[in-house]
Amino acid sequence: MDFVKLELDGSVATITIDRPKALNALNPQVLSELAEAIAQVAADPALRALILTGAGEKAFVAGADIAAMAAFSMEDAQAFGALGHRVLDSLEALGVPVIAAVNGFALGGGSELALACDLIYASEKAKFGLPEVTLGVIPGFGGTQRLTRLVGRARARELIFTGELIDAAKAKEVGLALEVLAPEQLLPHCRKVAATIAKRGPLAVAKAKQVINAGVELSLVKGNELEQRAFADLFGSEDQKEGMAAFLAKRPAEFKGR
Ligand code: DAK
Repeated sequence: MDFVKLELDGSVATITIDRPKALNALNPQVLSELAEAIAQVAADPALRALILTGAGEKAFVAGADIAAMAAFSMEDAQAFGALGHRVLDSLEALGVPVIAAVNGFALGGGSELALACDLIYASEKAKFGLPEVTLGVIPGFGGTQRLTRLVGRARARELIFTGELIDAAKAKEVGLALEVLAPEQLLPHCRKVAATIAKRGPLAVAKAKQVINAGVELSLVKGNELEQRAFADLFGSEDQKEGMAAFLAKRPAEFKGR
């Protein structure tokens, strides 16, 4: 892969979008390589968390590639949108939590990529925004939907209608970023969170992710039904027996993901 790097450290994988000359902008090749990297990590049964970040000092991802999109026909735009949605959906559907380490500009498709992750941590240097209207288009990789669900309609409208960028502190204030870290602390912090998650029951974490994501689309009653089913299902797992036996024996649990 030319523009996407995949590293595995124990049970935690890191995917780096590595096209710093274009501030890691997403063109069809980058998106296809990202799809390939996600498929590789999805096939690894030992994986417990995935970190997603951008190469270089300046950007997480500065958006969809404007040079590539400039001459798009409507059909091209449709195909590009479908590819982007497929890749972002696959992050959301991944059976382990995905952590966005937003190290710089996360604009347009870059913010949308972060929004498809489960947890967003930002460097003090990060800037978020959905500036598509400045280019005469709208967010095309789920931004109108995921941002609205995360920060509410009013803030989503403000960001999307104005196209203005916000800094990391504001991103935390509006509930987009969970924490703001010194640049050199960003990846260590994300690795620490990933390592904590990696110690927990993997089937339980996967179910929690699934139920949270599915439940957001349902009524409270239906969401609670989903939770009840998932909770009961976990009692058919070895991990539940191990987790509770370990607690009672006052020893750390050794989960197998079974
Ligand atoms: N695409 C392509 N190249 C980009 C880029 C981008 N999004 N962002 C930066 N670059 C390139 C620059 O052109 C420049 O290339 P060279 O001139 O060196 O060849 C290089 O990266 C360095 O950028 P700058 O020289 O501009 O660096 P500065 O520090 O001066 O400025 C900046 C940094 C992030 C403020 C600036 O680069 C910038 O404003 N970039 C564009 C940000 C942006 O508007 N992003 C949103 C893109 S729109 C859809 C699907 C998806 C989308 C929409 C519709 N459909 C399916 C319909 C999504 C749209 C977007 O994401």
